[in-house]
Amino acid sequence: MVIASGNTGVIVVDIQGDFTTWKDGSLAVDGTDSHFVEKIRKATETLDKNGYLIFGTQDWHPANHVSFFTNHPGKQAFEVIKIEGKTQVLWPPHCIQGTENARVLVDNNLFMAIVKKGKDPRYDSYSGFQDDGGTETEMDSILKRNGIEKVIVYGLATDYCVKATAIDAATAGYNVTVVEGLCKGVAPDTTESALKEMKKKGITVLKELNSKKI
Ligand code: VGL
Ligand code: ZN
Repeated sequence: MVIASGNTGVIVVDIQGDFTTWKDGSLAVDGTDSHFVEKIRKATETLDKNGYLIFGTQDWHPANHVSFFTNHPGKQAFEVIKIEGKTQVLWPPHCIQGTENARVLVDNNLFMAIVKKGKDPRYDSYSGFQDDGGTETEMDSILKRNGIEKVIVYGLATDYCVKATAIDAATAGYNVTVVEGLCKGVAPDTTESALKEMKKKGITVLKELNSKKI
């Protein structure tokens, strides 16, 4: 690892059973078998050992959450609807508070803090910083409290929560690096455009962590 770890934090996004094929998750992202999760675990442990502070996000929905297709009679999973002018993808129920597959699959002791998001049944929250209703999480204040100025972001899914979290971090003034090889996307086209959009916002996208550029 080449950069000084001092003011650099890590945000591990939504590594939870429901997003993995390994745990037969309800919203399993392609390529998220046990080997992928092991790669995430190892990378996070290595960063921790090298002095980086580790932060995480955890999708944490009530059963009546607006993003679940089952809460919209007649609708199907992955349909896209408008709610009060906002685009909402309707997902299979996932990451329901207190269920087995809502657990974070990386050793919880590694984290300085895990920020839960998507708790308000009325709003989705892809970003670890704020929900679609504009309510902020504690992420920014926790990063600031720890003197973090740069963040390394990876996890699930590239085209939704990684993208939203990385972009909000950049908007909030952090220097952001996304590690593509430690992410998987829901769909190839949205993943491609997410990577483009992030680069356009000045976010560095690295293929893997062992690059000298970090
Ligand atoms: C996510 C869809 C719904 C994600 C969360 O973690 O990317 N995607 N909720
Ligand atoms: Zn969700």
